[in-house]
Amino acid sequence: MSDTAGRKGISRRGLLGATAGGAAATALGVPASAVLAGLTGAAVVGSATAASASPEANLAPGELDEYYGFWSSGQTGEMRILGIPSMRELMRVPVFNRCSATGWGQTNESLKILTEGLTDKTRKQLAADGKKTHDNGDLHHVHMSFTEGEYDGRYLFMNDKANTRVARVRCDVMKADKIIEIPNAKAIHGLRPQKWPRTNYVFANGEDETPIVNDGSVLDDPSQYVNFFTAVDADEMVVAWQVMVSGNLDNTDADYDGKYAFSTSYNSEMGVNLGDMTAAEMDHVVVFNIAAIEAGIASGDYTELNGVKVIDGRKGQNKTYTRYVPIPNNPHGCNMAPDKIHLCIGGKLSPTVSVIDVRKLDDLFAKDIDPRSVIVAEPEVGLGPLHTAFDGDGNAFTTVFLDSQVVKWNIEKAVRAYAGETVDPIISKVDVQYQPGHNSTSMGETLGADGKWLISMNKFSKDRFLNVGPLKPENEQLIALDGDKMTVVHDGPTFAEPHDSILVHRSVVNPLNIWNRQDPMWAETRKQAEADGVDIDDWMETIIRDGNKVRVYMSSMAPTFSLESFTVKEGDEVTVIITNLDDIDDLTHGFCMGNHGVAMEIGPQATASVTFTAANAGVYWYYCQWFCHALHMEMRGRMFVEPK
Ligand code: K7E
Ligand code: CUA
Ligand code: CA
Repeated sequence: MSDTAGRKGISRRGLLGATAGGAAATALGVPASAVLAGLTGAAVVGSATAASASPEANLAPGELDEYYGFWSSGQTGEMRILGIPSMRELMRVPVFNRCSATGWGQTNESLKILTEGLTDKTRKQLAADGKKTHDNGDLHHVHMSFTEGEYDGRYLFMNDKANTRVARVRCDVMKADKIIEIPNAKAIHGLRPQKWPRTNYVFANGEDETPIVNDGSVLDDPSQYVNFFTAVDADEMVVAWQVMVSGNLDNTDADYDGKYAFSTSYNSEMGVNLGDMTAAEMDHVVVFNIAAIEAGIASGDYTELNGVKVIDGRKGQNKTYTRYVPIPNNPHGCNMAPDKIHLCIGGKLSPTVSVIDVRKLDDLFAKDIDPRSVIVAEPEVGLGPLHTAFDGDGNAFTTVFLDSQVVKWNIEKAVRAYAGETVDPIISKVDVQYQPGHNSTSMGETLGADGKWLISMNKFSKDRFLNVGPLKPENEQLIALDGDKMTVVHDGPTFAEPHDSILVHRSVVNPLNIWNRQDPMWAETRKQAEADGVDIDDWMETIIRDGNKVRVYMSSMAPTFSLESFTVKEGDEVTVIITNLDDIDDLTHGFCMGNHGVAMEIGPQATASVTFTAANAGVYWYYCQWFCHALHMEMRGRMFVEPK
């Protein structure tokens, strides 16, 4: 097999030249072929042509979209919601990042969510910098909870590669409710919910290798490094178990039978530099046998590491837990087809997609068959295949990074070709601008894949938009799927980084318009108010002094705060608690304390609170910073800080 891989493979030098190194490549930004492809695309697919090819892509003002798009934002650290097909950005949901508009990362309610799942080591790290939580994140993958292979509209789960976290967003209010740091693992990258029978687990890959016990006793000795695959209990949002693996872990997915999960590894070499990581012609996919792992945990065949039960699934260890399927070459994407049978692995350095028939995996574990025999197709799709999306008709859409294209191919034909038949699985190719990473199809990662729309998320926009300086937006493109044809119908510049997305039919998602007063988001705040004898569901004008801590309870109702002013002493720790008593759609208030770096959002019928120190005597104005009323400007009051 390595022979095949070598013949088909892109040389390491070629990849580097086209993406990372080389003066010529840097000057162009993208390879010449991509530039040419881009010009052709622009000439042929003008916006007028595109519009007539797929009229339903253009919505009239006021018309609602058919799909929600849930988007990651990469290094921005937030989740975004778009409408599809209009590609209108509907909302930004702060998750791992600090948000100026909503106070996420500053309000007591969000700080609780951001801090309660941290490890002691991280608390120490943060305290050393005078912080309670990280204010950055690198959010790559957003996926919705499943029931029996279909989205169930309950939760969205997402990873933070930067600080090794997993977050959950509630779909009823579109706010994060749980964020946990994953112990032992480093850099959570690939993340997928279990599809069947429901999302009991969220699977999360650790990408960076470190010593098993990372306490400084082992440093520059990669032979003692490992990686961890983590199953998070999706209901409780705690780590259920981990599997120690050989090689690093990149992307992951789960089957439609609830039996197996899969992870790609580009660094089977366990290298610590580029040369090492690209040295082997074959890396692998790790197959995790979920029932066997659960049985292993139940029977006590684990080591406890930082409070987590860890199974040893390294190569050459207990083969009931994991199997390693060799895949060329630094593979990346890991996508389970809605036919329930085929798992597609993007070859990246190999121009191939390796297709695993998951029905063969029982024999892989039970009969120790040749791991490569579970591969049933390996179509050559183009240079730099990364991720694959699906329609409901047995077709796959693979992004090819170096060729700047999306390639549509037929899975069954690819299987026949691999078996020796003379049949071409490639159906069509479309140029995208430029260098696609992920792509996604409408409902494409569920049994309800409908093959209507495809999004190509491109890493470079280069000449597609007005020049905004050296930092360019990225470009996500909407592609209409119409028979065999793929037509680019929309270019959408986006700020860092439209990494991945899912397209969910609107019938699945039904958020509230107004908060439920009993929402758990402010349960702690409610408890404190009860102790203070304050009813936070009612009009509040109470100030409680507790040593040098002062709690200021007020309500908002457009266009006033219940307190026109309040008085504290220099040096007091002030907590302002506000209930927004307005119960009208879209009537959000804010609270911003001037010159204190304090601002938060209070949605209709929500309670929110924020704590700060009044360090300087004087008069300070607070105001509502969410436009709420014709007299919004007048919605303000004063904090008097008395000298000590
Ligand atoms: Cu989803 Cu880049 Cu994080 Cu592929 S990974 S592009
Ligand atoms: Cu209340 Cu603006
Ligand atoms: Ca490798």
